[in-house]
Amino acid sequence: MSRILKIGAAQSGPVQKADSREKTVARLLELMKQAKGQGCDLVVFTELALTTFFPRYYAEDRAEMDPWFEAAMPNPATQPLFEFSRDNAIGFSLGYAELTPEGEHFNTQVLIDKSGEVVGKYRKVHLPGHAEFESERSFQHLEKRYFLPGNIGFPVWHTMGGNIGMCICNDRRWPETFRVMGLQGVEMVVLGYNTPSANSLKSTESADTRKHQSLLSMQAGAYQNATWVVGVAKAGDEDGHHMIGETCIVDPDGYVVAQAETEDDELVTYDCDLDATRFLKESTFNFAAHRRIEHYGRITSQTGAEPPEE
Ligand code: CDT
Repeated sequence: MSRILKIGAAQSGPVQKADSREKTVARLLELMKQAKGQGCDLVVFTELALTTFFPRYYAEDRAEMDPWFEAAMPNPATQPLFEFSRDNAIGFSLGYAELTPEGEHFNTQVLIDKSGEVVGKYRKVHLPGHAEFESERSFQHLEKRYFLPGNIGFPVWHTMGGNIGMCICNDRRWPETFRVMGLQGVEMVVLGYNTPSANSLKSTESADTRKHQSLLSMQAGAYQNATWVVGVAKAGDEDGHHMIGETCIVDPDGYVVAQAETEDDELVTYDCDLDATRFLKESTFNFAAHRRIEHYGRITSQTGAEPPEE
């Protein structure tokens, strides 16, 4: 048996501060057209795909950052993506900064089915960085200042013939992210990321180490939950700040089966067989048979590490 979902992992090259939504959406639309031409069922765009990675900029008044946010999705600027989806029967997933009618700010990703309808929304749970300006850093990462932690959990939707979940960037480093979706039978996790190639506090951490950590996290999440993982970068140099690429598609054995070669707009495709998740789900990672939840209490009752007394 096979259930093929052809994926287009649509890496973005850099988006500069001055780039308009319209210009950026035109680039995404071009990738979507390429994906349709290659027979893709679902195109995955990156985190905060519509703008530069603005959490690197500090504003005393948070409201000054509101122009980076979308008050509605779709909206006039993103409508062409939704129309192309509906007219060409191709799904997509898009990351953007969400401003709710109640005035709340989230780092959000939506999942759109082949009829151009939003079927799922996810709000980033693990917000990295800090809330105040920190002068000891070589650059700022102010996600904790501009976003609230997601309030939706990690849902999985049955859509486009499979069980699909989402997470965003830093979430991929946390095994809990994948496990919560694994427990819902997830067959594909799609995610976007903006990952600086340098650590703002530790100048000795190389870009290669950070690429390795990114891939390792996604490969582990895939294998340990017997799921496909699609990780999509916004890469390259934004305003002097470099971000890693390495957009990839990871199979349920944890192998990277397709990967970007550039740091520009680039489409990476693969025929993902959702039935390839079955063997591990029914054997090594048959959760019902093997998990021992009586020993996992600390996972949900404790946040920080509590080492034993010396
Ligand atoms: N966007 C985002 O979440 N970036 C973070 C940077 C932190 S570096 C450990 C990431 O996890 O890639």
